[in-house]
Amino acid sequence: MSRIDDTWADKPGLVGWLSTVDHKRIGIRFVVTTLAFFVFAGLLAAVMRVQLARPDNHVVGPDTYNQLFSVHGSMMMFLFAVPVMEAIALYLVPLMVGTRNVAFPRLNAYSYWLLLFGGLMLIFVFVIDSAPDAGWFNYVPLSGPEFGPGKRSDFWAQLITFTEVSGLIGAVNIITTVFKLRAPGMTLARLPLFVWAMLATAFMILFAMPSVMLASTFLITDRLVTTQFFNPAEGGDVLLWQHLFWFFGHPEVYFIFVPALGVISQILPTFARRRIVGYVAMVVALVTIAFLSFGLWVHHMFATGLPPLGMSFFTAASIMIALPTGLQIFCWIATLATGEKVRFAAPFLFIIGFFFIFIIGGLTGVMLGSSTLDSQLHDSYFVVAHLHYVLIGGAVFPLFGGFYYWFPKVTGRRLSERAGRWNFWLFFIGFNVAFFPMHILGLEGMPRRIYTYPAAAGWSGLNLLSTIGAFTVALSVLVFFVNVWRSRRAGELAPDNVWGASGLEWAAPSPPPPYNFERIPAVRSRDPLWEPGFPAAEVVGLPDIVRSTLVTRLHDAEPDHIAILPDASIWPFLAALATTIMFIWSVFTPWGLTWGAIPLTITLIGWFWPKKDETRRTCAVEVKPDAGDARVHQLREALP
Ligand code: HAS
Ligand code: CU
Repeated sequence: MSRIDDTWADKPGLVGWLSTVDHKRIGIRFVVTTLAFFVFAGLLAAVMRVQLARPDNHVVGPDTYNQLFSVHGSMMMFLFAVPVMEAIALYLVPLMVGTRNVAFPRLNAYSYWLLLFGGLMLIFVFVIDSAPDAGWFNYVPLSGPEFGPGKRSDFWAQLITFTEVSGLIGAVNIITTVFKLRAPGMTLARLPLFVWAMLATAFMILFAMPSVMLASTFLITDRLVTTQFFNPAEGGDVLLWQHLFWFFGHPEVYFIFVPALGVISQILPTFARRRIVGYVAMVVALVTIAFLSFGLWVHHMFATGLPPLGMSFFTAASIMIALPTGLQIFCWIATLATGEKVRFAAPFLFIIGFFFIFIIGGLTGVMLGSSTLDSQLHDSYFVVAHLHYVLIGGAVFPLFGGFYYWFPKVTGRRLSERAGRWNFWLFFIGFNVAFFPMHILGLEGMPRRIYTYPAAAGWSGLNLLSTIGAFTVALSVLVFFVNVWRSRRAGELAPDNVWGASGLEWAAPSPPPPYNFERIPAVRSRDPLWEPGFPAAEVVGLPDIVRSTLVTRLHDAEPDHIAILPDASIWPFLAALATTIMFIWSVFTPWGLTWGAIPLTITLIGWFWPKKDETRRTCAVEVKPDAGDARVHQLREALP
């Protein structure tokens, strides 16, 4: 084993598994865990569809049904959709920008464990029949002390704390990695579009998530220590909840969607075999969507009796956001139209699926953005149709496309194309059969969140159709997992750059070694692997007895200094355990916070305890001026 392999290797066995800080091992775990939550939440949806398949059905009762849709929605949004996007970014971004790990590797591990424990808590409370039952947005007063007895809403509030702490850490990690750890020459104007999308998303997360954490903390204190934030009788305000929630909730739907835009912008040029059309316009559109997404939240509150003039501004903003979204779509169409003839391999099929489904969902969004029309459609199945068209079309289809696209990088083997086509067509057809009828049901007046309906309502046929579609989607997801399971071992071996793509992640071996790049390549353009004679230069002289990587300057990515990244450690895992104890304890008594802080403090002391050997210190960055510029500038030709 060479020295660099030795330095970056994890310990064997369980301890090594629990203590790894490799962004790729953690990224894979993140993806697998969030997909497990996706499957669990999907099974709950299947039960709901069985219940709704016939009128006056009694497969489950109203109380169970409330828990089903609340856990389904909360899990899909907080434990699957947002973290899965961060997860693929935590895997891919360091490879795409040409560095060896994320900026804060131990925090990355901590954030993974927190998400896992938060998710397990939700599953546990569901199994013991104490799950949240006031919907994924958990409106007060339904979730408040008066109408929400038991601990159900407290578990919801604490789930938010778990997932938001985890999400915020992911965002900080992505921003710092992108700003400081890029390969030399990768100026901001040469960032891959997926990285731009993740940067925009990370900033949205940073500004939006504190709002819902505040809301859920107010809620838990209202319930636990009788504060009165949401109680109008004592000067509180119920609408405050909706404002705080949707100030987060609307950007949230875009931090599921914007990463997906990034995924498409990586896959599509690869298949069209040309540079993306309108790179600058794409970046401007991504940043515009991120900004505008903070000015739309009231379109979720059009039925609350706010002043009409105020609402009209939110109608205007909602319609305005169609423009940057449309801009992206037109740039992709232009890329396809001027590129080479496209091969319809599995990743590309899912992108085509995105186009069809998302545009329908986007247009119903514009319809709902009209406050007058929305006063009729609010809380009906029309909204359910809209949200699934945009979420599944706009995020899950690109995500599956991304799985087919990057799987060979992660495993060194390709997913089966034949199974991929089955996966796609079952999903595409099943999805439309399941969700298109919901538009009509909504227009016919079927409200959302009802556990059953009378035969006389005339909604039976379309509901049965929808259930059939839902099971087709489930079958398609099963095909996907079988494909992954089989291809992981027996799939066709893939070369490093299996699709002939242009991004740096394809310059690393498949699967990449723990340090990603033995020599970090220098970048000269937006599509480095399509440059003739790539790489023109490589970084040499990074010390290999410590986990080192190159730090570059924010704007122009000129080499700045060498950072020493921390080694593997069990402490992030232990700290996450202690945090979990503290969070769950404080559901039952406010003293849980006080006493729970003690074990947490102990684990944090362990985490930051300095090692004897100073060169292996676990600080994030260490400046070594003499090892900086001179050595990293050596060109490849000058090497022995
Ligand atoms: Fe939405 C509710 C409006 C995009 C997700 N949305 C939801 C909910 C979710 C969600 C989860 O204004 C339900 C939350 C809940 O549980 O209650 N949404 C919009 C608008 C857009 C939009 C205007 N939504 C998304 C995306 C999501 C998402 C993306 C996740 C990935 N949404 C609403 C409104 C509600 C809502 C109301 C509340 C309803 C209620 O009563 O509760 C836009 O970003 C869509 C832009 C995209 C397009 C398609 C491509 C653009 C082209 C350019 C040309 C088109 C133009 C428009 C110029 C428009 C091709 C012409 C207009 C025509 C009508 C022809
Ligand atoms: Cu919205």
